[in-house]
Amino acid sequence: MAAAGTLDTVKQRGTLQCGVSEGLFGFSEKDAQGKWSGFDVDFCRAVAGAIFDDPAKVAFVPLTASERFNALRAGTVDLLSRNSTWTLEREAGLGLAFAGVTYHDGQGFLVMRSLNVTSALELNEAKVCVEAGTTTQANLADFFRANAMKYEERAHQKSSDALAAFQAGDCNVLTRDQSALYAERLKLSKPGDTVILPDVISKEPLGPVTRADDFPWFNIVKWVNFALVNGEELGITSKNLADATASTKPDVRRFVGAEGGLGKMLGLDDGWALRAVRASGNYSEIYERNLGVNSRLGIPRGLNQLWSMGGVLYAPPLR
Ligand SMILES: N[C@@H](CCC(=O)N[C@@H](CS)C(=O)NCC(=O)O)C(=O)O
Repeated sequence: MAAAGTLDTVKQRGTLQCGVSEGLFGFSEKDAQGKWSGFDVDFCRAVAGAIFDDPAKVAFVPLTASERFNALRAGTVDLLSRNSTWTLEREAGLGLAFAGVTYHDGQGFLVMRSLNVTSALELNEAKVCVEAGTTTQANLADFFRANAMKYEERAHQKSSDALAAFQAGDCNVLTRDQSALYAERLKLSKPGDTVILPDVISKEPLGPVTRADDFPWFNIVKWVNFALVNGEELGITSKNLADATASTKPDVRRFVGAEGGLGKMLGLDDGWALRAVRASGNYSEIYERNLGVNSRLGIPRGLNQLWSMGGVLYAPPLR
């Protein structure tokens, strides 16, 4: 395990090392010019923005599901922002800490339309492709056991291999987090030949992860997450930062660092939250750009709407 002092290490290095998925539309993808984009990528940039005021100071480290927690534990990355589900085992067993939830997800099934099923309860004897080292694999086992059904598992180390196996007919069901099903379906040559079943069989609270032995660093990551949500709540966007800076509202003044001295308590300076939003936008901007109904993925906000708008996003106050 790396010793405490991740913030100093990051500052000295001059870049944040951020672990992301290898290529998941909407969450983390690298284009032909080598530029990364996505919901998880934007979170890394927001943290880099809070620290350096430069969202470019991030090195993205693509990691498979099986590699990700070891890479974080070994100090290869400072932060993991990789559609990872918050579980007891990952905290108490692996010595990690989830800095809140950035996306409330749940596990689902993509099936070949020709299978002619409308419910996951009709999947007895199915051949299921899944990525190894995930909660997805564990939930799959639970679901079939709980419903006294049988399945043949086709486990793959890489998500691209699991998708290729599904495409090739090696399995007739692909199981993943719902968000990943939306993303992966776009890669199929004939998406219309498949359907996402309505069943959601688990809770997958996805969030950024740090090592548990560095509480000050954990706090920075956690409060950047909360700042992005509070930014949305306060109407502070990447487009109106000048107005926010001039605002007389007490909570906006604390957000922009005009009062309260909150940044210093985190070991940063008081413009940290403003800079996080400048880097990536507030939560809503990040969501809509990468995942929202007008993006390629087209996922309605649903549970990931603010608590005041019918969702479950609820960030503690910046004070
Ligand atoms: N949220 C689950 C699943 C995360 C996961 O890695 N899912 C796979 C698909 S089931 C994925 O997104 N892979 C993308 C990649 O490997 O780049 C977990 O934390 O275990």
